[in-house]
Amino acid sequence: MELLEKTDKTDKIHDDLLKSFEEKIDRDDTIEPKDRMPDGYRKHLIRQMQQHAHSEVIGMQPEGNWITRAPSLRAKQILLAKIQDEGGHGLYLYSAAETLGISRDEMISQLHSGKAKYSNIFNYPALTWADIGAIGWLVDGAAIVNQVSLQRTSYGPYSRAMVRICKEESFHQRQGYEIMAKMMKGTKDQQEMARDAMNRWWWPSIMMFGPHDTESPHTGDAVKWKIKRHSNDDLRAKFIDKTVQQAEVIGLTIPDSDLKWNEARGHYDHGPIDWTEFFRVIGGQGPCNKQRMAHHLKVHNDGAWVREAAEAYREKRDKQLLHL
Ligand code: FAQ
Repeated sequence: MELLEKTDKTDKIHDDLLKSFEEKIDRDDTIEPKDRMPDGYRKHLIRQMQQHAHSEVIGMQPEGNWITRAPSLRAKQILLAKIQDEGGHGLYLYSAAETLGISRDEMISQLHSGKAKYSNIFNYPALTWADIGAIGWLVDGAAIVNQVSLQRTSYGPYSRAMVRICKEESFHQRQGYEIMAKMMKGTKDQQEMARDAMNRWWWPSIMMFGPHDTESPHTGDAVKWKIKRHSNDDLRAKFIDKTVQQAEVIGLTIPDSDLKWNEARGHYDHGPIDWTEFFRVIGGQGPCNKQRMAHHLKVHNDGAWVREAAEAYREKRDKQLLHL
C-alpha cells in the first residue's frame, strides 16, 4: 500500500513535470540547464550538440592543411582566422553540451570510439586551393542555413551559442565565395580548378542536411520538442535555391542535370542523392575518416600535458581560495 501510494505520488510528480516542460515548449520559452526535462530530450540534445561540436573541430583539418599554401598573405590571414573561429565554435558547443550533464572527456571518448558522429562532409579531402573556396561557400553556406534555424532551437544554451556562431559563419561563407568568384575570373586553369571543386563538393554538401524527412529517425522528436524548427528537406531546399543563383552569378554550373525550378513547390527539384555513399561515409568508410580520427587522436594525446597542467593549476587555486 505504502509502495503504491509512493508510486502514485511519483507518477503525479512526473506527469506534472512533463506537463510543465510541454507548456514551456508550447509557449516557445527556452529550456534552461536547471529546468526539468524528459530524459529523451536531454539525450537527443547531447547526441546532436556533441556531433555538432565534433564537426566544428574535425572541420578544421581539411582547411588547416592549406594554411601554409595559401596564395597570399591576405588569404592566409583570413584562412587562419576562419579556422580559429571553428575551434571556438567547437568550444562553445562543448560547453553548452556540458550543461546537460556530460563531460568533455566523455564526449571526446565517444568520438574516438566511433559512438559519436561528426559531419559527413569533413571526410573528403581538400585537394586544391579551390577546395578552400568550395568549403567556405558550400559547406559553410549549408552550415549557416541549418544554424540560422537552430538559433531558435528550444534549448537555451544551444540557441545562444548559435546566435554567436552564425555571425562568424556568414563571414566564412563570403570568404569562400570570394575565392570561387576570383578563380572564375582567372586563367583557364583556375576556372577548371573551381569547376572541379564545385563538382566534388556539391553532393556531399547537400547530404549535410541529413537523410530525407521520411528516412530521418530523429526528426519526429526534434520537431515535437522544437529542437529542429525546419526539417532536413526544407533546409536542403533553402540551401539549393540560394546557391543556384550564386553559382550563376560567377559562371559555375551545379553538377546536377535534374536541377529544375518547380513553380508549384517554389523550389528547385534536384536529382537523386546517393545515400549509399552518405551512409558509407558516416559509417567510417569515407576517403579521409581514418586520417581525420588518427590526427584528432594524436593531437588529443599530445595535448594531455596541457590539460593536466590546467587541472593542477585549478586544484591549486581552489585550495588557495579555501584557505582565504
Ligand atoms: N553527417 O534522423 P537524422 C559546420 C546522422 S557544422 C553525419 O536526420 P538528426 C561548420 C544522424 O546523426 C556541420 N551524420 O538526424 C563548419 C543520425 O545518426 P545517429 C555540423 C549525419 O540529428 C564549416 C542519422 O544520420 N552541423 O559544417 C548527418 O535529426 C566548415 C539519421 O539522421 C550540425 O551538426 C551528417 N551530415 O539530423 C566547420 C548541425 N546527417 O546520430 C568547419 C546540427 C544525419 O542516430 C568548416 N545538427 N546524420 O547515429 C543537426 O541539425 C542535425 O543533427 C542534422 C541531422 C540535420 C545534421
